Amino acid sequence: MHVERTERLWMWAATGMLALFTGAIVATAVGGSAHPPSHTETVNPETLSVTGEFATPGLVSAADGAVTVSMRAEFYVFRPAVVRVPAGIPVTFRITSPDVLHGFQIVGTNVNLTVAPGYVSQATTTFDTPGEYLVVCNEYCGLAHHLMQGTVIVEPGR
Ligand SMILES: [Cu+2]
Repeated sequence: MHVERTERLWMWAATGMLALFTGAIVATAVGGSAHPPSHTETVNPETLSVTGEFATPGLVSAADGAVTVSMRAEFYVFRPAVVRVPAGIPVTFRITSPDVLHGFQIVGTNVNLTVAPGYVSQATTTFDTPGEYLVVCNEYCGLAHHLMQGTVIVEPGR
């Protein structure tokens, strides 16, 4: 089959662009340590504000020094709204919602979770740089969605 030179050139150009874009996606995912969620845990959204881990959200330090933060994302706040964590230690965020779909993104880190009612979303990160990190909801959840934000304060290591 005869393919014209110009057409062949464009086919190679299109193939090259596909390879380039695929490479960019892979490089960004690997470079940013992005990975699909691999944690599936369910919780009853009707009772989580009353009983269990999420009824008293906040920071829990284990004996081995590991830090876990339980949180709720609900119409239009994160509970707790301000979280203080130590720098240089792995911090696990566990978050769920009693109402609708929310987001939980710690700006400037690779923590970016979808928070769905009935499920516990979890991510672990280590903050190397002390300071204040903005937390935003990045899933449209209602009229005051744009006001839904929190703060993670990273304190210098112990
Ligand atoms: Cu929202």
